[in-house]
Amino acid sequence: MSEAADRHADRLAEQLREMILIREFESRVQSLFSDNELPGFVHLCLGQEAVAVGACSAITDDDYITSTHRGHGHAIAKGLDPDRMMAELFGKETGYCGGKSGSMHIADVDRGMLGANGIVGAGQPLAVGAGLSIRNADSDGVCLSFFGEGAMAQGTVHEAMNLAGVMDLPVVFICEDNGYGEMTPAEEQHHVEGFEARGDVYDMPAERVDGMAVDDVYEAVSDAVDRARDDGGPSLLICETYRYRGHYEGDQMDYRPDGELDEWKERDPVDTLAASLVESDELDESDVEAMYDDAEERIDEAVEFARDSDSPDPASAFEGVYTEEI
Ligand SMILES: Cc1ncc(C[n+]2csc(CCOP(=O)(O)OP(=O)(O)O)c2C)c(N)n1
Repeated sequence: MSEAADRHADRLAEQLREMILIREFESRVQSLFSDNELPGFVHLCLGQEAVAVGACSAITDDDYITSTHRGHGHAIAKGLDPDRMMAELFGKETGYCGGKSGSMHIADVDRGMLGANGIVGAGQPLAVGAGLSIRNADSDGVCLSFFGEGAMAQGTVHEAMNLAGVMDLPVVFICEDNGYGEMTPAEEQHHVEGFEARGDVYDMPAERVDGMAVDDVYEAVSDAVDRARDDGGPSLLICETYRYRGHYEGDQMDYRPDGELDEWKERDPVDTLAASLVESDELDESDVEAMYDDAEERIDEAVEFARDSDSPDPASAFEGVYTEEI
């Protein structure tokens, strides 16, 4: 096998490992939540793992991302520590935000994870700010900005895409088109089909990508990132994907046509990649099983860490509300 083919196979195996870790994290969060161990709300990204992993493996630790209310996969793919993420979900002081944010606002600025966000469409103006800071620092960094197709109708997203275009900022807008905004199908929320035309409006390259195929996402994001690093400005990618669970845990999911979920599961991003790596002899079945075992063990550790951690001191509720320096 050529060196390039070797590197490609190694990358796919690593991406499989990361997707399996996200899947195990999310599956465990699902069961912990149903056992009433987690306060607040959780929105799971089961089914959407290939977008997070394909995109984040196309950037470096020094680059930025902004995320959404469905952000656990983005955070893990950006390299955040499952211990501190799980502790945040448990509301413990060892969590990324001291146990005060819960699932929807996990952030680790040092790692370039500028935050999950409970406000739909709030990440995109932040991404423009990150793009501007990259420009001002004269660096060749880039910011990936994830959002759902529901956010496409938010004014903030239009403004952010317009400004990123006007200023030629290094931002890659990544729309996770999972077909639903809460319980409403996308076609009932948006007058135009697909969102590629938005690229013309803001004069930026736009492309629809198979969001169930990690390699396709990786290639498309890599091209957009190269362009952004090369002063080529922002891009828009629409990744077609599907969420296996409801909008939030507890959603009855009775608005989806019979059979739709099963159809998407036939294209499951984790299973299809695992099967193709086994078929091409890059991996054995036992390698894939080991990845699942490792991920399960890693998540066991994260849950133990979270359970063993202390709750925050109530007095800390006022910390981080106002800045101390102006
Ligand atoms: C500004 C704002 N409006 C409404 C909501 C309520 N809300 C939370 S998630 C959601 C749907 C988001 O759909 P989409 O952007 O497609 O993301 P998905 O949930 O499919 O990942 C809505 C309307 C909100 N959080 N923020």
